[in-house]
Amino acid sequence: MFSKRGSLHLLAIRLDLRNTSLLLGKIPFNLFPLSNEFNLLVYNMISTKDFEDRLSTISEIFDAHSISRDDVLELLLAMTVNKKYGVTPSRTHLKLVELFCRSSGLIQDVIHRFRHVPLRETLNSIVLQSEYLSISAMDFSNIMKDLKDTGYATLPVRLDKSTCKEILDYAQFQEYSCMARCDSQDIRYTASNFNDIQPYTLSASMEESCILRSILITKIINDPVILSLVSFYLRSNVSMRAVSFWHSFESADHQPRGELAQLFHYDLDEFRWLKLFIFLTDVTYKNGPHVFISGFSRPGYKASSLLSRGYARISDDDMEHYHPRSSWQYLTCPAGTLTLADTRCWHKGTALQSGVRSVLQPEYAPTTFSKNLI
Ligand SMILES: O=C(O)CCC(=O)C(=O)O
Ligand SMILES: [Fe+2]
Repeated sequence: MFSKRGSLHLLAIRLDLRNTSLLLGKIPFNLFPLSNEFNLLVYNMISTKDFEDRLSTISEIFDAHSISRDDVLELLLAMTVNKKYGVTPSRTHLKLVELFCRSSGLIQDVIHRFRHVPLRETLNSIVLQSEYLSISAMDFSNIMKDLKDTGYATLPVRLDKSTCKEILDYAQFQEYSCMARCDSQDIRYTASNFNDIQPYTLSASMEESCILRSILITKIINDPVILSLVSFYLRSNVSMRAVSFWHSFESADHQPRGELAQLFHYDLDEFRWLKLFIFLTDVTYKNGPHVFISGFSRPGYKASSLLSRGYARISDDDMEHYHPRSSWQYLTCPAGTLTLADTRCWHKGTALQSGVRSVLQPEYAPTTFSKNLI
C-alpha cells in the first residue's frame, strides 16, 4: 500500500505525465498514457449517448476490418473455454494471427481493452524501490513515455556485475537444448552443462523448469518494480507468462537465421504482453545486438503489404524498402542492462560476428490465452 512517500511519488508521476501531454481526455486522473485511436474505458460514461457513441466506434472498427459475427462468437467461446480449462483451440489462435494481420493488431487491442478495465489498485500499488532496483517517479514516467513512443524502454538502472555473474555461474551447470550448424546441416542436441556445448553451436536454450529453479532468477523475474512498470503499461495485473534463457554464439557463415529470430518479425504471444530483456553479457555490434524499428508497436501502423504476407519473417533487404536502415535501433549495452520491449513491433536478433550473447527474458501478460493450445 501507499506510504506517504509513495503518494508523493505518485503525484509526481501524475504531474509529469500531464506535462508531457501524453494523455487523451476522458481518463480518470489522466493517469493512463496509452489511449490512442479509441477509448473503451467506461469511466465518464454517464449517458446513453456516450454508450451509443462508444458502441458505434467499436462496431466501425470491426466493420472496417471485416470482423464477422462468427469471428466474434468464436473468440467469445474460446475465451470461455480458456477460462474454465486453461486451454485454447489452435484454430482460434490461428484466427487471431489472421485477424492481427488484417487489422494491423487493432483487434487484439480492442479485446485487451474489453477484458481489462484499469483498476485503481494498479495505480495505488506502484513500487519504485526493491531489493535489486530503485527508480524515481520521473524515471517511471520516462519509461512509460519511451514504451508508448518507441515500444521499448531501457531502464536507467542495471543489475550489478555480481548479480549477472551469479546468474551466469548458475547457468554453467544447467542442461541446454542446442542448435548447431555443421556440414550445411542443422543438428539439434542436448548439452548436459555449459561446458558440454559443442563447436558450431549457434544457440543453447535452458528449459523453463531449470530457469525457475534458481531462487535469484525467480526473485528478479518477480521484482515488484518490474511488475509495477508492466502492470501500469498494460493497464492490468500481470504475471510471468513464460521465461527464456539462452546463449547465442558466432556462426561460421555469419548469416541470420529465421528460426533463431534473426530475421524481422513481430511476436503474437497474447492479446497484449511485454518482454524484459536482461542482458547478462555486454552487447556490442559484434555479438548479436537486438534490433527494433521504433514506434511500430502501436496497432494500425504496420504496412499492410508486409502484413499481407501472413505471419512471415522479413529479410533485411525487404524491410529496408519500408523502413530505411538508418531508422533501425540496435540495442548495444553493458551487461546487466534491463530493456522492456513491446514486441508487437518489427524486431529481430542479429547473427553474431564473434563472441557470445547471454539473455534472460521473462515475458509478462495478464492472460495465458495462447499458451496451452489444443
Ligand atoms: O535474439 C533476439 O534478440 C531476438 C529475440 C526475439 O525476437 C524475441 O525475444 O522476441
Ligand atoms: Fe521476437
